[in-house]
Amino acid sequence: MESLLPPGAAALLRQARRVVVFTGAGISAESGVPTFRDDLTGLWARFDAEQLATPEAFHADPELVWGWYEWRRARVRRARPNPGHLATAAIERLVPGSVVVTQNVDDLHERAGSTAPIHLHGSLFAPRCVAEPAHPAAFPDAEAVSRDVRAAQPAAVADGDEAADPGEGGRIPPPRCGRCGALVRPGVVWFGETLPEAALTAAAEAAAACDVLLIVGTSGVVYPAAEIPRIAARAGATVIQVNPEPTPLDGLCAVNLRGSAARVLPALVESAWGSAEAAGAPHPAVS
Ligand code: BV8
Repeated sequence: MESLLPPGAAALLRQARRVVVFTGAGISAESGVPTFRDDLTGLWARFDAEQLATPEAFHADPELVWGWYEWRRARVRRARPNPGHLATAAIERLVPGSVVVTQNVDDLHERAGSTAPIHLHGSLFAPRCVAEPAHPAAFPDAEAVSRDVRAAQPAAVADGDEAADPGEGGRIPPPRCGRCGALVRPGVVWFGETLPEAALTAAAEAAAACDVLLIVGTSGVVYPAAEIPRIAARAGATVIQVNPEPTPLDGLCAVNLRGSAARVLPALVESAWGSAEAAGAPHPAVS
């Protein structure tokens, strides 16, 4: 795996005292979760994600948009964290005080063992009521919602197990809030909506205080999230990027590792700390 890495990349990480791992959809790609800019399929093929991920789209066609998010939620529930997520959790163990900042709305960092990733754009698993002030939606449990997902599928997949393949998905009427009767919406940040202030502030503070920031699997085009690596670079941190493709963030980086997260991140961790520690044993220097 060492051949994946230019000399010195692992040393930069090993010497780090505070690491921020900043992730985008690319880290979940090898778990089978489509990236944000992958072409949409099935019912949503005629849209791009940026059109559907808006309050206007939900207002215009709540069933189409809710169906898309429930299809994505079912895809994530069926997915498993990949070695990129696991290596990220290993870095948190090996460098105490490190922080994961994610643009993703899946829960794969948590399921890989990351303790408290900062979700800049919300979560597929935190639907909320559309009424203001926003409150968590009281509505049928996730299982009931998943039954809706299966019910919207052709019979062949409708009776799959809990993590049944959501197929091509379908239109699903959003539930109603059990507390106030308003529509339930996905608990994500749509285009044109402001990010949760506490999350953005915590992410910016972590970026300003770290000595290494790893950018993993993002196209780096959506703001204000894409500002996070810039904050770290301005504060003097070493920025390392993991992405098979070039991005607008390349110029910030001391090292651009052209490869996939599931291959490069484990190689980086193993080269920096050895396989035993990377696999989960505590680093001897870390009490
Ligand atoms: C805001 C949640 C203030 C939803 C997301 C006009 C009106 C209003 C705002 C704007 C406007 N024009 C511009 C803006 C600002 C706008 C913006 O930045 N637009 C962009 C498109 C220019 N931002 C906003 O609207 C933000 N809010 O500004 O509020 C405001 C308010 C009102 C008016 C003005 C301003 C809110 C943005 C949040 C949107 N929500 N997600 C959902 O998921 O459905 S964004 C979504 O796209 C993701 O969460 C992510 O953050 C973003 C980018 O996606 P990536 O994660 O980077 O994924 P992508 O597919 O793009 O790239 C994948 C990468 O992985 C690629 O580079 C690929 O090479 C790589 N890869 C692939 N495989 C692998 C890999 N890497 C490693 N390993 C692999 N195996």
